[in-house]
Amino acid sequence: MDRNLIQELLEVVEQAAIASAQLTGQGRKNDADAAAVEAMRKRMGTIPMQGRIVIGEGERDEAPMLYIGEDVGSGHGPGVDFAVDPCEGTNLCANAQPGSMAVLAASDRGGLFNAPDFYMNKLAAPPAAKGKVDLRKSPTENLGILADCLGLATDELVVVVMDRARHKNLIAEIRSAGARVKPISDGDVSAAIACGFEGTGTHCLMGIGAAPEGVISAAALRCLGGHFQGQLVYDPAIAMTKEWADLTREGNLARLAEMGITDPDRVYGTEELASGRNVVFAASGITDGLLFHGVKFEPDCTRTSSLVISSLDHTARFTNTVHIKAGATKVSLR
Ligand code: VTB
Repeated sequence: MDRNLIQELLEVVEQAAIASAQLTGQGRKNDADAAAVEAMRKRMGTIPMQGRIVIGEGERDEAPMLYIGEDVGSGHGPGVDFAVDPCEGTNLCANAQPGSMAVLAASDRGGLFNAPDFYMNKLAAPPAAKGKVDLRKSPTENLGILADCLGLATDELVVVVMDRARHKNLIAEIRSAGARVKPISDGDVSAAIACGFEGTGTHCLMGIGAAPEGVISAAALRCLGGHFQGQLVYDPAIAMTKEWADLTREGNLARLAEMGITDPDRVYGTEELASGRNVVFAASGITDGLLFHGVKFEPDCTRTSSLVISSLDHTARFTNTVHIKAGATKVSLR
């Protein structure tokens, strides 16, 4: 992996964001996702690399593109593994709500955990709390540690939690510990990354989201020096999701064993979820978000706002790009 890849991956997420932004607010989440997938794959195909999808749109037989195991790129050059989510927060995009983005993580071969399509209990926190907070501790204990590490009073802490039935007790505990809860309807990747930066008004992410996106969040937080831990959730009684209505705890444990996960209760850290020597995270806003704006379509140009975080050169680049149309006569400064 070399530094040219940073620019290439920026363009990959920009193209995916532009494609799905054309469907913002149209209530067609599958179409918005499909548009992002196609654009992402097309742009990836031009990169000189032997790319491979390790986290993508699903198994080969259920996803036509960017499926797990698919080869991407020109077929020549460095081996690069990818975890992709071309339209993270599809509901947000479909309903023109803030926070959806095209996102991916890249690493040299074998550097990203092949997370199963399960749920994951997550804990993200700023660099000052890295290794001090712990998923095995109670939320109350972690909030006390976090307040100490950040030099804040507990009632100054803002914890993002996905607004789900499974988090009823968690939300009650955070509030009774004295901290503030910011519920979100979707999009916990953006919330996790916000913990890596000061000034976002987000100090912590707690709760259960999807495991594959946990790897993408971990990649970003590893580059930022932040804290991220994830533990797989296999019990439908804990996940409380319609999709798992017909599944059982035992069945899920058997599935994990088949996938070679011998310790289903293991708590993974950033270095295990994103273990590669080099790791790059790239995201581009589809709708406006906390970290960057969404795509803006103008008569003569399209504007994108993105973030690329890279361990290759220890940078977090916030980039605004103006994609100028052929024959443009007027491109305003902003
Ligand atoms: C989504 C999505 C999140 O987790 O909700 C999903 O918005 C899974 O949760 O950003 P549900 O099945 O309860 O909706 C994420 O994709 C990522 O963790």
